[in-house]
Amino acid sequence: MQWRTQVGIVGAGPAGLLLSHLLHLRGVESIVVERTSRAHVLARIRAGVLEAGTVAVLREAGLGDRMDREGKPHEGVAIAWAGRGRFLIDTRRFTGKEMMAYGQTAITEDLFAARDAAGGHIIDEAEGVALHRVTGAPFITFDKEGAPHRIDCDFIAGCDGFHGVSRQTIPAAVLRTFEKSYPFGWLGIMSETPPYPDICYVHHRRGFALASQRGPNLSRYYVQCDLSDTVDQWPDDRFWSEFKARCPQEMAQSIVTGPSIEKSIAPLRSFVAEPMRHGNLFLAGDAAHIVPPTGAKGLNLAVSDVWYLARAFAARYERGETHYLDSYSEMALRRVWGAERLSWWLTNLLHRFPDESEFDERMKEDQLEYLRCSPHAQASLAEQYVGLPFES
Ligand code: RFL
Ligand code: PHB
Repeated sequence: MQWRTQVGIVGAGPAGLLLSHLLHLRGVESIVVERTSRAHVLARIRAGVLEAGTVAVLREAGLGDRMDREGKPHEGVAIAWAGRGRFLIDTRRFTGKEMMAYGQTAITEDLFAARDAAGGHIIDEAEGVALHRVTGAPFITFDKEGAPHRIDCDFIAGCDGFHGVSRQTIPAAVLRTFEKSYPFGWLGIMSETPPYPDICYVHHRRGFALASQRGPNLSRYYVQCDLSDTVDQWPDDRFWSEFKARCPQEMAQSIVTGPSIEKSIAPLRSFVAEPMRHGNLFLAGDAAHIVPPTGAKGLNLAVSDVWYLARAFAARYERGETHYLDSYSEMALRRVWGAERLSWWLTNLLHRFPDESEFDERMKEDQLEYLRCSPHAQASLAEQYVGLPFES
């Protein structure tokens, strides 16, 4: 089967689905091609914290109703360490902006519903997706149920995540990549228990821990684990006792434990590919960059990328202007590097590294103490955590 559209979108994660929806609102046609099944995409549990700018984009795009009903607005996040009481980075006080705890899984459901309601074209279970002629008149090919398919388009948006094909289509001589892996992972669990009231990042000599939330009776918790660990090595009892051992005492006492309903391990990585454009191929979201989750930036960057991209395609189709398409990579990368730095810094500050000395640990504790006492340091972190504004 063969189709023609304006923008061919590879990947139905949050980046691809939101781009398709934003383009639809601006009268630009797109088709989304996804490698896995819709059910698989909807079963993934990932991000939970939305920047103020992400919340605004979702509301403006008509995707705010359920988020405003079920999400939990946040004035800030808490940090605790070495058994000390926690302190709050008060983003509302320092920036006047509010964040939202609302899961990526729910956002993805909302996006699929919005695309379905508007008659959006999303093809899932597409095998062997390949991009062709990206510096000329591009097209995408794939097999579905054994039959070959082809989509001709003006532009391709590569929204297919870190392991996708889009970035690999760019010749090695053009693409520059920057990468850092960390010597640990995050073990995450979901439990149907009332969450700890704050999103709380914990530094401890035993390793990092994080308390987060998805709803009034749905909690998300993480502990730093070894890269070689498997979920089988972490039965619920071990998880809870390790989690509590890393928390300040009063926090540990108020954590409500219960059976996990999901458990997974994710490696931590920093990665950037430059440029984010090659001819008529534009990369967005995890296809172009990865941050370790410590700064809660990955999904938020995917949203800012596709917001820039939707504006650029709309200017091109509405007025024939290519200024935003031409500046897309440079503009998006400015936000990307800012988020990379914050995520790298928080990852270094809050985790325990295998080769760390007592001096390194004292440096961390002193930085945390400075952060606790200095409104200037808190203002700087609050400004970055709540998210830098989008460029006009
Ligand atoms: P995704 O979500 O990976 O979606 C890409 C889609 O492309 C499909 N695909 C292909 N399709 C067609 N052809 C191919 N060859 C394909 N190859 C792949 C995939 O099946 C998939 O459906 O990328 P996208 O859309 O760029 O979205 C990025 C976010 O998912 C990611 O950055 C966040 O989840 C990161 N993240 C967090 N971000 C935040 O902003 N706040 C957080 O609190 C936060 N917490 C997290 C996180 C990520 C985590 N993990 C598991 C990595 C917590 C964790 C634990
Ligand atoms: C989450 O709720 O899953 C979450 C929260 C904060 C982070 C990362 C993940 O930094």
